Amino acid sequence: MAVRMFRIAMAGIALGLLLGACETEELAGGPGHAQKPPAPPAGGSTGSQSGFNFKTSGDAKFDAWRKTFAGKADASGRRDSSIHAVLDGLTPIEETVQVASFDNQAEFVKPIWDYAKSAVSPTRISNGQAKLADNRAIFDGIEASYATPREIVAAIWGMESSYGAFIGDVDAPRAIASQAAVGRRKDFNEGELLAIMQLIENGSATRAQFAKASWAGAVGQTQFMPTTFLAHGRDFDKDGKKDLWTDAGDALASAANYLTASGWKKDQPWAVETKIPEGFDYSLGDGRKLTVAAWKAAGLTPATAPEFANSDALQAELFLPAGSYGPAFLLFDNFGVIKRYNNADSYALAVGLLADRLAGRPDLSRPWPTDIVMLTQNQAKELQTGLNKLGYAAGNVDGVIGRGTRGALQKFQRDRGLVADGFPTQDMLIKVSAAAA
Ligand SMILES: [Ca+2]
Repeated sequence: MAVRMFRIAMAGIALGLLLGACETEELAGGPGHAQKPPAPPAGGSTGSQSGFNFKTSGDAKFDAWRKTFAGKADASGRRDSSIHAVLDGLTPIEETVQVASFDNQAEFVKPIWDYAKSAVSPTRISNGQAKLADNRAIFDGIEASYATPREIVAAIWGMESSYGAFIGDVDAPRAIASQAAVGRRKDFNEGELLAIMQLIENGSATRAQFAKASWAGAVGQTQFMPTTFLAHGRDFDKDGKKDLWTDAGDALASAANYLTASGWKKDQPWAVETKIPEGFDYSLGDGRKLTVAAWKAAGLTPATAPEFANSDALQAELFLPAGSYGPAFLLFDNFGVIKRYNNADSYALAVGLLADRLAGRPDLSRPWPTDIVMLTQNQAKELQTGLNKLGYAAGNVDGVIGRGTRGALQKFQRDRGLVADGFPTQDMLIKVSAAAA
């Protein structure tokens, strides 16, 4: 599960190649990753003289970090008992294992449709429909309390844990401490450990429950990071516990609460598939937001839905995940709310498409262009180098095709009378390379 979740997040990294927003992509799945790390604890104690002693882990660097961090936790007001509960007996996960869990080594850019297609597999749709039926009372209660519709909450449940089937078996304190000790997102990860201590202190959860987590330390059926759990966790059945692991109601209400707090707009879509007319100026799909009325005036019509939205005044962005070769979407603000859960366009698209199918909406009107051969990382660098040489300002030559590269490619295409969709095909690489030679 954990690995699967990271792969989804990795899709975001890879997709940055296609879809941009790479600057803000996060390495881990689960909610809260888009949040800023918490402020350092007051008091400024380094903790290096803290009186906390732990049995050695066998790793001097880890032991030194743990002693220092225990002092910080103490200075921030955490109890000795919870500091020991979280940090006693920990041994670090080997760095090579951590790196293998986090880093994307893929040679080819994985296309977004690989994620979109697996998200809406027949099994995942039918399982989701069964879960919605089996948990009708819970979903009724959630919709009565929160703005987020049941199908979106159910889709997140399906994406994060296959509807509760896979919640991870990594010890969250160990996973998070291992990263902090080697300096990987240290402030963020230390904040997550402090949150685990607070959750134990306030009775929301036990230390033992945190032994079941993802490689990032995300827990439960909706894969909450501890700080998100602390801020947005809910006790749906009012039994005094926030059991995100075994109580679907608590987990789903927490997810609905988090999405609502992140700004979910009731009765607005996340996106609507759009038809693109002949001769359309694809360069409008450059991230700009226009009103639905303006998009209609530019020739867009809904592909399968009766309307784009209940108001022509809503702002939307044209999203071309497959350029001119596949389905296109008008994205509404709720798309960005899904990204608060996991800051990757691929993830938000997958959740939205699954939710649509769970709601009984039709499949996409256009197939994904699965026959397109994606650029390798090196080819993506060649493309960027060529665009820069031609004066199109693709930005850093990093093999990551974000908004800058796509925008540069759109300008190149427009100047040559090509369809300006910014989509980096092999053919476009040939054209750019030839022009730059
Ligand atoms: Ca509960």
